[in-house]
Amino acid sequence: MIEPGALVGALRAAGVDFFTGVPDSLLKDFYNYVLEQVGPEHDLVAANEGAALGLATGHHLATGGVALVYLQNSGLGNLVNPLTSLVDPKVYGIPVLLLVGWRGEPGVKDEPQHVQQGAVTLPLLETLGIPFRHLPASASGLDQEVLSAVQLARERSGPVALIARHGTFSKYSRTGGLPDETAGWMSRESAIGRILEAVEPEAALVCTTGMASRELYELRECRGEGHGRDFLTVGSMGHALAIGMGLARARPQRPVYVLDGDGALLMHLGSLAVAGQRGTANLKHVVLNNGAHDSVGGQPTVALALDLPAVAAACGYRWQARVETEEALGPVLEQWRSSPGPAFLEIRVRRGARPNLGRPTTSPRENKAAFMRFFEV
Ligand SMILES: Cc1ncc(C[n+]2csc(CCOP(=O)(O)OP(=O)(O)O)c2C)c(N)n1
Repeated sequence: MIEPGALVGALRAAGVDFFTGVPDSLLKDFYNYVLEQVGPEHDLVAANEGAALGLATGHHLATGGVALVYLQNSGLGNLVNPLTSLVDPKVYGIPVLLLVGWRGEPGVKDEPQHVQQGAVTLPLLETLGIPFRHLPASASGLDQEVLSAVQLARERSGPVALIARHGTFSKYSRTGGLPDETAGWMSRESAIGRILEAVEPEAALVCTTGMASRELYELRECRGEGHGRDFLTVGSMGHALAIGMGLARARPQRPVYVLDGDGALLMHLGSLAVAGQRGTANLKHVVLNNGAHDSVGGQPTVALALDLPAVAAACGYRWQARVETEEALGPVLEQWRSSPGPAFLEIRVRRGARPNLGRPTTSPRENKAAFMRFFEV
């Protein structure tokens, strides 16, 4: 295993001193180290992976330096456009180092949403013409590997990828130096439970990527309701709202509730504008805002500093509110349900989840079939 600090040291020794990207569970310990030990002048969590490449490009244009872009391989899709049309040697030729967490590596058991992306990760890099190296299993040879990757990026004026397998990094726990301003709020799971109690029996739910969908799945089990009412956006982070909008427009009589995360909302914030302008009266949107990418390690987003209801109002949503306490939630959920949409609710929730939280035991294809049966009647 590699200590996160050893990789940061190797990167810095190779001249890399700007880190940006979107967090990933496999890179959690690396990123927790960066967060605490590198500091905000040299590190920025981007809205999405493509934006991270934009930041890395700006950094190079301003300083001549090579930045690190860290991502889960799921984020390669968000990267493809700026990889081919911005940083590629045939366009602007920007040297940049990618650190890619390889979920769904063939032969390693993983969730369904990672299987295909895992299988195509290396072929995709090959197709894109991006040289890649696997990070070594231990720190021996690491400095040389990183240095030669940075040199190659400079020589070819383009991206070079370092691939991190499951279990590459040793544990790094944050020392607790960062205050958790969310500690006093309700849990995400209780908020989802309250939403389930409030919505109509015929309502369809579209839930965002990460632990929210796992919590919703378990709540349905506890309530003995089956899973047909819920579409779990297990991959495709940031697109729950677009999926919900597609449903709501196709069936205007049917209430559709989108359960979003703040990281996911920010990833494709443009959908908020389209929902505000073109969303139908049956579209209800809630953001469970914990100011973090909680599902992959709790790395901060900028969302707690935003007035999200004001953003939704500016986009054209017809109703909007924010709730911070469980006591205030009941009447607000009632208004949200009964107000014509598009209607936007922000619920401030604390970080963290139950340690014994399970995962869906039915497959995405089974869930899709059950959902379509439920939605057609
Ligand atoms: C395109 C893409 N990038 C990164 C990930 C990894 N990922 C899964 S869940 C998650 C965090 C989601 O954060 P948020 O929407 O705020 O919800 P929370 O986990 O805080 O409930 C991330 C980054 C992903 N699945 N897809």
